[in-house]
Amino acid sequence: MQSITSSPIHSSGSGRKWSKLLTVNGFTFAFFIAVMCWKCYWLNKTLSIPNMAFDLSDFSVTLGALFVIGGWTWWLPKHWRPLSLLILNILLTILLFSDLVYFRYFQDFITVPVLMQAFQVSALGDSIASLISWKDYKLFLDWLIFIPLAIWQTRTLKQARKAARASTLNTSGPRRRWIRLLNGVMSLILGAVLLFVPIQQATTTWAKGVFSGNWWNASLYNITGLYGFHGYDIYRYARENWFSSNSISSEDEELVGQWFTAHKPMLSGPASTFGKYKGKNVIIVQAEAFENFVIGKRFNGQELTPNLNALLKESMYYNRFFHQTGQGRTSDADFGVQTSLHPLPTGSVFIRYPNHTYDAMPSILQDNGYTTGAYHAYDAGFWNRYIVYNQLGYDFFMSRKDYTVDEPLGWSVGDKSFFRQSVERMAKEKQPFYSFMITLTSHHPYKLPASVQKLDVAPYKDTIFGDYLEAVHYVDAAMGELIADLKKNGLWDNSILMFYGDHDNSIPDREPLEKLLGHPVSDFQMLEMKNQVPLIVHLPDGEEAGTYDTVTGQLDLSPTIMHWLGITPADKHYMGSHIQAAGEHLIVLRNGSYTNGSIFYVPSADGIFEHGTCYNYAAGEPGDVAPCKPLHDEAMKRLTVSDLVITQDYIGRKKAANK
Ligand code: GP9
Ligand code: MN
Repeated sequence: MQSITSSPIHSSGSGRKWSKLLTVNGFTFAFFIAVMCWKCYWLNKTLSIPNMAFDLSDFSVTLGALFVIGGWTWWLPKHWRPLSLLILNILLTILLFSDLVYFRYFQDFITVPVLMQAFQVSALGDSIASLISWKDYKLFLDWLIFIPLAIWQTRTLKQARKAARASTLNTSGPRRRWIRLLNGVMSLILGAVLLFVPIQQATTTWAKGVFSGNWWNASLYNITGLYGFHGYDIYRYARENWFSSNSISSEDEELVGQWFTAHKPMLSGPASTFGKYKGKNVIIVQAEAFENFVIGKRFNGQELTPNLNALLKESMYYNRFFHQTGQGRTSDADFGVQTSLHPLPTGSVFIRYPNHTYDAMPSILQDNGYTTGAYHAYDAGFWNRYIVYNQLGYDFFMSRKDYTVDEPLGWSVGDKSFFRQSVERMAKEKQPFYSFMITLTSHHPYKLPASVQKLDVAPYKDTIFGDYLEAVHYVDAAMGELIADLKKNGLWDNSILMFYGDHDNSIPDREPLEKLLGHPVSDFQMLEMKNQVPLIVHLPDGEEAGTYDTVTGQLDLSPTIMHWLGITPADKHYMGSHIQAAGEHLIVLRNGSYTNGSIFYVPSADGIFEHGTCYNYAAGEPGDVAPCKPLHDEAMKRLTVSDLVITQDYIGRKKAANK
């Protein structure tokens, strides 16, 4: 690095030595890097996110990002550098502090969509004071040195520059400019290496696919560091909002328009039930990893789901109901149900397109006089929920921080307490209301404390299958308490209640299933089981009770509810059907599988139709692919149409054009 010996500084003795040291090239830069790196380390320690300690690769990416952010200052004239680095320090510290405060409230980092939804930050409102700790002063401590130092350096260097210019001996200008240029380039290269090598290493090993299928910004932060994360977030936003093809072609627009027009008849159920439950509350329970095979079953003589079984007697039970989720798991189920659109092939719509417009159930019900609330006792930032829920039209979102953890279980408060506290809130709300509840206790890996385990699951005790049965049994008990609580609060007879599972349980073992079911399980039956979750619908008057074997799916719930409430679904962009619609029900899954109840098609990895597998329900095994062909184009068209609606903000554009 270049020293300033060629630039005379007017001071004397030991003062001159200090001046030289404090104005030597690279001193302020090194100081900047050191203090900012320490701040990132301190932030990480303060957030103490489980399994995210500040290790060597975090140090590397942090250092790398700072070299990149600060590297260009080398290209400035020397006397401008201290102030530039000071300004960078101030901006980066403010960003870091804002992230800290924001994380304490939302358990998430600030992103571009957050900034676009200014309400989100203002939601912190009165809470801000309580979110700041006196210990946070440490983030600003370095300013006591940095600010006066930068001012002094600037003044001193300016004087030195003046003197050097006056001196006839000064011939080193061009050389200094070259060195400056080189230092800048080297900082950027070194920064890029320190930043990208650990990211590359992580994303090709233990964190594979984290950028495409990510579920929480914290998991990205874990790999990129704080400033790397913000850089990526800006890139991600720009790519998806500014640089992706920003206009839908007229052919695509026509395709989408025609598809929805043709699909309209499927949105209605029997005319006699249109508006039959107008003004009733709607309560939906989306149960974590709740598969269909447990309903009505016994194991070692014990009923696995006694409460749901009792509920079935006065409810509609769809025993061929499919989850239609992709990589976005819980958030995909949520999205499919609220908007009646397919989730995306990669990632979660909640993360990728949180600000696009959808014909979402909460907002439609809100427009029809409903109080709309989302209930989920986990971190509000997970799956970007707090952003999306506002966009979807919820009046409020009760997240982890709004619940008292009086029954700690698994990831959060147990479902029993979660339901109890949620109903307490519902009972206070203006009716009619729409309440969407997401349970959590039966989350993978399903292990509950011994005190909560009530079943004899031998010989599967302490296996994931045995633990799953226990978890499901617990959720069933919680459902029993929920129903009792709704009755106690006078809400039961006034509400439509829906219960469904969000997705499969990710347990591939066949042997315990065979033992439970008492018969061998074929590949096809296994496939079906992994794609099916139960749907139970209790209507306020207990009408329509019975078991239905029509194939249905999560996308069908919005049109079904609208019909019953007397809200015409015809102008909505729904891809699902009313569960009692008269026409043929075609259920398309996100991976390109589809079924009409007679055939079930599974695509091959190469996407060539003929290479896929066509199962025949009657035969119970795969046969010739030809019987699956007639529905193939329609199934693919649905996924294409849905993707266009989401990525091209088709509904938002239409609404804007009609204004
Ligand atoms: C947590 C929950 C996680 O909020 O949604 O469920 P997952 O998406 O992992 O199934
Ligand atoms: Mn889930």
